[in-house]
Amino acid sequence: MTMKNTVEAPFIQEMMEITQTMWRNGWDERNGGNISYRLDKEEVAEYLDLNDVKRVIDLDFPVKELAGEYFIVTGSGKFFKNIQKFPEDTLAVLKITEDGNSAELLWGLVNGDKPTSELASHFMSHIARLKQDKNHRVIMHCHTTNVIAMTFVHDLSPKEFTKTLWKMCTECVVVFPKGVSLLPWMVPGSNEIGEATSKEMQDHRLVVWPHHGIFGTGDSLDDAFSLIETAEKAAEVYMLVASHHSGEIKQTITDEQLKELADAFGVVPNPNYL
Ligand code: 2HA
Ligand code: ZN
Repeated sequence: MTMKNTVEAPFIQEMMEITQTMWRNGWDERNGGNISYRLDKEEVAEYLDLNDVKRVIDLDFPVKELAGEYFIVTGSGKFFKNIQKFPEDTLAVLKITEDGNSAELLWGLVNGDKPTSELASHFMSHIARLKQDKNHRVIMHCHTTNVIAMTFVHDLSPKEFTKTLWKMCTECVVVFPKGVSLLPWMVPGSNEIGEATSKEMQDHRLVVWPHHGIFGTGDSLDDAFSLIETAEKAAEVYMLVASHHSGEIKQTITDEQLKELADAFGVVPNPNYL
């Protein structure tokens, strides 16, 4: 069997397209943002020789739960703006080794760079989400402008933050009925922030890092993207409202109306929040 042209693999093409869209949305300035996307062995095998390991990358946090899993991830220090042009330099296809201590590089990062600096947050969050949903595939991090802005002027309790987002656009409670969680401000790129993020991922598909950005999850790139897009839209409306000269909200979606929405669309809002 002849191997298909690797860069034409749907999972690589999807990564090229979504990172370009995210950059155009202003969510990924410079090297901001990172994505990891869990792949099926069979789809990887159509495009790559699974035994042709280019490099072994040691992980300083073991991920035994992900042994044998395949991922495509963005590279550390890479600009989302450039991924579409230089996929082999900016992306990586990885296989987690059986002991969970390292990742085998099967494709990409041809200039010797490392996978995303937030790999700990990504892999620990995959473990948490897979316990909730066996179809889970994507962890996406980016620097959504209005969500970041909101973390300067809004109460940071997950309940209050979620309720404001739910009330800014009618369909938010339907799109993320579990609401969002927030961490305290922490240094990014560390195992500590990875652990804290993955803990919140047990109950949420959106986690905000104050003054930094957001993590979203899903069973596809589109799913994670659209979740972030919806939260960011609500935050944008909030920031428009908050900066309005009269400074005061004259009416809003009420708690009662949120319940009506949830009933009408058959979702259960997080009982800790509503
Ligand atoms: O530089 O977004 O959180 C990539 C990041 C780190
Ligand atoms: Zn970031």
